[in-house]
Amino acid sequence: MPNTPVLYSYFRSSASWRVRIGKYFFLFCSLAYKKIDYAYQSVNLIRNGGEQLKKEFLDINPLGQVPALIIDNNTFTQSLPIIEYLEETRPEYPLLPKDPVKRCQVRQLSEVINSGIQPIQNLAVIKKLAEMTGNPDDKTKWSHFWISRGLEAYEKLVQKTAGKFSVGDDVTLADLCLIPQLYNATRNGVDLSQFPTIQRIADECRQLECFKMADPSNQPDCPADLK
Ligand SMILES: N[C@@H](CCC(=O)N[C@@H](CS)C(=O)NCC(=O)O)C(=O)O
Repeated sequence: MPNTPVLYSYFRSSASWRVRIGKYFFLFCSLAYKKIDYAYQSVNLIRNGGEQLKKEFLDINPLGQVPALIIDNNTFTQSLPIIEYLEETRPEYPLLPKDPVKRCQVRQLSEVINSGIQPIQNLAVIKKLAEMTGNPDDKTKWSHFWISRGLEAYEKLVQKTAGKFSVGDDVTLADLCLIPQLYNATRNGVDLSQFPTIQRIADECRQLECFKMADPSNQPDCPADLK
């Protein structure tokens, strides 16, 4: 019997959320015959200065970020490589298209978020920014700017690739990156009505069970008032 994978996560961490959708997507599609289940290990990014910065977690990820996934006797960090590992070892319901052009489009859109938005508005970055400027209000202004700029690019690119989802009619890695980023966009006051294609894709995704299950409100560490 293989060990149960352990996902180190925080309920509203967008990068952990991508992996949760990945996991649920496989589980959802595989139904009874492919049982990927995991233990959820909460890493509270806020409490006591952040559990991600405690030695116990830094031994798992020296960069002090979630997610980390212990699976098949390995410890992996970085959400996109984790999802690619799941894809390669559990390939039945792919999140990357076979066609090289579509595959590149999926990776391109994923990177708009993974490199072009998420790291710039990550917790450690905005904390440092506010520390340097001495103004806590800068955190929201900064995040609002970078998220808006990135989503503008995503909207333009996705208009050329979208079917029902970001690339064609199947859920891909790009959708896994998009949905968590939209949550952060809303938290930072970005008006999503300026992105009609993104909104239409998000509506499609949110109807799927895997996206519902991965939502922050459905995580064990989500505070009762945010459920
Ligand atoms: N590139 C990493 C990003 C991970 C990341 O930034 N995680 C955030 C939560 S979404 C985090 O743990 N932040 C903690 C901090 O900034 O102190 C990935 O995709 O896994």
